[in-house]
Amino acid sequence: TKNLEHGHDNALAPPIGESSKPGFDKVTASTITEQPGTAKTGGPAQIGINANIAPLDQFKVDPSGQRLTTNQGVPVGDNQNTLKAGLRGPSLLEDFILREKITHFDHERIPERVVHARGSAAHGYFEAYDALDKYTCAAPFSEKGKTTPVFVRFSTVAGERGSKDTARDARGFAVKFYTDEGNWDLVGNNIPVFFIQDAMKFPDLVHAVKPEPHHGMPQAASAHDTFWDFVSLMPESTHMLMWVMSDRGIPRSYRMMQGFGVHTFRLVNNLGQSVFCKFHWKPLQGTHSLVWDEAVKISGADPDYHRRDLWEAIESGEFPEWELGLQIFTEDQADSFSFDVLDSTKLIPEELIPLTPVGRMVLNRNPDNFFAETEQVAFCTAHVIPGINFSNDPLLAGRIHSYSDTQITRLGGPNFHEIPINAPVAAVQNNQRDGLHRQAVHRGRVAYEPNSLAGGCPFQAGTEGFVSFPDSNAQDKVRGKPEKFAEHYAQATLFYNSQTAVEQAHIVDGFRFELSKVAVPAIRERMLSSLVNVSGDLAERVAAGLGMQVPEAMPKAMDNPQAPEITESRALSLTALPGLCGVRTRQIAVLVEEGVIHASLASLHSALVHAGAVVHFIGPRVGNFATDSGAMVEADKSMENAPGFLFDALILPDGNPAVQALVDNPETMEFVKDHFLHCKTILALGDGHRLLEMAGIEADAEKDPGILLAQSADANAIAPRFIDAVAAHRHSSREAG
Ligand code: HDD
Repeated sequence: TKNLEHGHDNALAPPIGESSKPGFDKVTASTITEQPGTAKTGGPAQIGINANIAPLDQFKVDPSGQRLTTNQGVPVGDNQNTLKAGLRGPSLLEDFILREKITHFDHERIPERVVHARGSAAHGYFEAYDALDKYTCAAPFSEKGKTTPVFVRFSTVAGERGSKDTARDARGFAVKFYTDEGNWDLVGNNIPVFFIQDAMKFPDLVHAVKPEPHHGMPQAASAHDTFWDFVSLMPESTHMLMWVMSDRGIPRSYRMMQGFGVHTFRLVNNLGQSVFCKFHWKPLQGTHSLVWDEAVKISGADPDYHRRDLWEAIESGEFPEWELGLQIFTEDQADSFSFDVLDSTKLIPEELIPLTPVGRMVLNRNPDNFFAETEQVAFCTAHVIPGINFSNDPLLAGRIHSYSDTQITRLGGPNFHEIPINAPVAAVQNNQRDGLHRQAVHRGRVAYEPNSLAGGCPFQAGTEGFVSFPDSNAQDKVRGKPEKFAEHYAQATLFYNSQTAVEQAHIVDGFRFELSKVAVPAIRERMLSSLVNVSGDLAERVAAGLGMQVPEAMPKAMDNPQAPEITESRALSLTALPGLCGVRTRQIAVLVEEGVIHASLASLHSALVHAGAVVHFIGPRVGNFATDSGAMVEADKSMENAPGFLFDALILPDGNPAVQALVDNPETMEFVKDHFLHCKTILALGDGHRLLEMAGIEADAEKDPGILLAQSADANAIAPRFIDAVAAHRHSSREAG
């Protein structure tokens, strides 16, 4: 079973009664309420069992102890040799075993997603803090402590399926809730706004950012002419550009990103009353990012960096967790804002509408098969359930069409909802029939409604069915935009002004790098003229980085917009969410060589592992190294196969012969310098100080709390300080000078 495979007794089930929310009562059972004996579930949900496991289990294939067969179940005796007319004779057309094998192989690939092709996913559950029936009748929020299984896929947007994880890009954050009222997909991003206001522009945006069509370059990068040509002509994209050029565009981990539903949605309660709502996921691990030099280097050494991080965290039992918060607001409030809540290029500052925490999501199980689950999962914004409704956001409208449409090509027909990962836990009953790859075997002769021959079944659910909120909005048909959509800069300015100095510097660097890759000067200049409208400071610094003069501001679409409610919002800085997990899952590199002092490494190792960090001994090669005590230390990675920038922090060991050997190794200095350059914590023990000196790194605890020195004898005493320093993620004071 999966349990045994991964060595975790609790890998399958949500931990019963555990909650990060103080004062939250213990949950004693899954409250998933699907009917006993449905085709999909085979039975009622069991206590503590993720209700999506049993249905998927039906389809799992385990070859252990089994003989090899064809797809028809015919035993295969020889899987090595083609059937031939004589040993040196021609192969025979009759060889159905060869032909079946090759034919299947020839068709193994399906089209990749037109956007978000590169991604990784995991199973888990959502747990409601409280009943939310005042606002919504949506199943996951119906009871305090209710758990609903989820499958979550994270992705980059522009790159192809095999592209690097650490590209500068928005990240997809798509959550499929398998509720007892059907599937609900919240298909969001790690950024709360979008590039465009209207779905009509989506194909243009994607064509502009994807590799240029004549030569297919660049891969997984927006730093090229067509992207900047398009966005510089679309000032509505400026706010989103600020986010993507910021550190949000290069997250440290999928586990350390916020998620946003982006659009305004509607919640509807049992009385048919509705409020507006925006969805926010906040990671318990905190929001953390890479720095650009690090992201570029990682993309070479480990293109699977985020996939590996998510997989390893879950395998090790460090289940990533997010809190779901809602911004709930009324139409009257919406009307009073200086921006339009139907405009996806705008967010609602948390100062205006604070978040109401409503539950938590825990990802506690890796998929069994990447293709069957992660590749074949089909998210769709049209997948809503009673209690969740759409707003009139014109971007959302296009999405409601696009997702199910794209799956028909990608997954080969209209029955993709029957693929196990997509099938709801709730029973499916309707008169839709046939089509490519139909799995269900419908009984009886009735596939129409009304009918008398099947007793009128399946019958309409009436008031229990999904009701579209009767949004009264009769107006003349028109192709156009509401007035406030024409204001394009106020929130881009708000974002810039809400960042720390280091974050602002990174935004400048992001624009400078991207625009430096744009070959046509007029595009650079047009973009700069747009940035003038965001911030004079930003425009000047980017212009200086490109060796250009600041041009005239781009004329604005709206001359006298309503004044913004606020000019700074703390929540927009990544530093607003430092996280509650300390050094848990942080990757610590400890350099080793022959003759390292064993005792200090052993005590640091034990303190770090106790705190939940992952410690790697790294040598010039992998394998055993003898320590001063005669005990062996095993390097599980080498500086060649795991360069320094892959780690969160570094320990330089004590022991003269070891340090000398490390000095003599040509890769050591780069390993150390990258840690310093990327503002990470470095601890040097005893003789290890020499390595710091050789790298030109000064230890000054006042100026830089991320460089620690200690003698071997003090390893125990320094451990808590080191742990605190690593938990700080980065020591940006180093960068600031
Ligand atoms: Fe989209 C995939 C998120 C606008 C059309 N989108 C896709 C995925 C995510 C998002 C996370 C990957 C789902 C997965 O993991 O399988 N998309 C967004 C967000 C948007 C957005 C947050 C703006 C708020 N998307 C958007 C528009 C359209 C699409 C305006 C079209 C009108 N998106 C698609 C798509 C994709 C997709 C073509 C490609 C593969 C897929 O759907 O399943 O239909």
